Amino acid sequence: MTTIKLYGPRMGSALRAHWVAAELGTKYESVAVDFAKGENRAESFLKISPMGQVPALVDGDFNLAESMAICSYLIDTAGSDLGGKTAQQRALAWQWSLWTALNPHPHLSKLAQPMWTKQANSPEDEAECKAALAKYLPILEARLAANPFVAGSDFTVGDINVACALAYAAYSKYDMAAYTAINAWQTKVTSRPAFNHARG
Ligand SMILES: N[C@@H](CCC(=O)N[C@@H](CS)C(=O)NCC(=O)O)C(=O)O
Repeated sequence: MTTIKLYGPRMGSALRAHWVAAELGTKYESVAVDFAKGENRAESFLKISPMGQVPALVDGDFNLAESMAICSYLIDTAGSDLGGKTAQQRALAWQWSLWTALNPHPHLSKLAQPMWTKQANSPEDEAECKAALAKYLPILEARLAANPFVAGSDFTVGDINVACALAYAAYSKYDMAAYTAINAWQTKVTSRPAFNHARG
């Protein structure tokens, strides 16, 4: 049996994969990718992750990129119901995962970018991101005011996918104070032992 290799840090999009593996108790080797040394652009790494992005996974001769696909693979190979206990729960977990990736995530990560690029966003970009978030986050707030988790009554990978995107708000110090249901849910899901294990 081969050991799964998981490339990428215990933060950002890559944290999703570490968190899911911790929830499942999956054994794997954690492999660092040094962006400063250009390791993510090395030919050998591009064969694993064609966009040169982390996370990436290698399981024997199987290579996989995209954090949500990696989470899905880990869940399926473990035979777990972390993806959702019913067809409806699984579909809702996907709905909120995709909603997050397509709507708040690009704006939250753009606001957080100066932390690692050391280049400030233009005032126009900042304003555009904040306007978009003011449109999208109330939709998640309403969902979590009415349900304990994004897919309904149970914790699923949907919560992991959404929580890892919202974590970018802390890097940019984006003010989330108005979103009381989101904040209570974020505290609840990040209090799980697997989250702390994944963070290392
Ligand atoms: N959609 C991808 C996004 C991954 C992503 O943006 N990874 C960043 C780190 S959080 C990265 O590798 N950036 C390097 C690059 O784009 O060159 C996923 O969810 O896995």
